[in-house]
Amino acid sequence: MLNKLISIYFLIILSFLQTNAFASNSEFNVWVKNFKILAVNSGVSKKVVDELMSNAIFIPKIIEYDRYQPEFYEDTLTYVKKRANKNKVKKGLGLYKKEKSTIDKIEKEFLVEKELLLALMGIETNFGKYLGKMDIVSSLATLSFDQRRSEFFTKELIILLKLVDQQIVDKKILFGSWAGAFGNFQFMPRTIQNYAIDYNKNTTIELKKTEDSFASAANYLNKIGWKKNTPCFIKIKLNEKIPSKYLNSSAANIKNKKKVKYFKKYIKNYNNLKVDKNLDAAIITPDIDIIPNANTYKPAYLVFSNYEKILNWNRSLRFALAVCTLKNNFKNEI
Ligand SMILES: [Ca+2]
Repeated sequence: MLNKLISIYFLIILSFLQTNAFASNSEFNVWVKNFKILAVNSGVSKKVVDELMSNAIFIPKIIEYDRYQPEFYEDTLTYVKKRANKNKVKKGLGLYKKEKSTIDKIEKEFLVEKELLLALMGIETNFGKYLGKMDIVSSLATLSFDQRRSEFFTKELIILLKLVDQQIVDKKILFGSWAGAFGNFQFMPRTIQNYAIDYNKNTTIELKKTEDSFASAANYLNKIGWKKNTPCFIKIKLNEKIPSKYLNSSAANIKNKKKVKYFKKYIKNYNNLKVDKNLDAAIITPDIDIIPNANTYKPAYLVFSNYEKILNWNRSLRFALAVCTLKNNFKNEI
């Protein structure tokens, strides 16, 4: 009897799941139909719209990834240590040795340190090892169909179709992350449109190859205002009498920037800081908002304009710290 009840129970659950999946699939198909009209009206050729969208599928897993909130966050020091470790440096040096002439040329041309380019590639994809295997047309379609950030992803998908239509990117290689990022440096379609370049001039932009991907990343950093040979961040020891308004813990907007010398009375190791004291800086304390019972005053960092450029790339205080730390680790080796 109990077994029978259990199997009936599972049958009910199963039919509910199937109905649900069916409902969202048919809704998705309606969405695709409407999206195709929108894409054609936005200037993408009907041929490309039909070709790419006829293979687009709804991927429920992507919605799960999008909603996933880890219950436990690593503290900043652990996060940075893991991503800027010796293995990363070793692997990056291997790539640099192989591609030295191309990377050196790009560094000179775009005025962006090779160490920074290597650090970004190392952290984004472990030097091309984790490029993602999702069909990004389906990734972007799923996230556009979903309500949470529909407008943003719809725009990204239309840009991607335009890039294919204009034969700037090759539709055969559009595999990337679940969120639609692509290539060695995980560019979203809008970033490709605005900053990617066909550096080796073979008519397509190949963001999984060294020449085009390094030049595109360097061009992006140069255009958003990265300043070569100026600092990104420096670790500090805070005096506890610092007013809390100076402690930034959100990457959305870095506030209360002052010259380094203004913060003198709040920094215990001020006299040992090897940095121009007239530079504009802000203070960040990245653990406060994400680690339960974190110390209010440490770890703390002075961050400069270059640091904010990395936030443009990816709006995370810890991501930018990891990138600049790995960059410094390369600096000691190259
Ligand atoms: Ca190319």
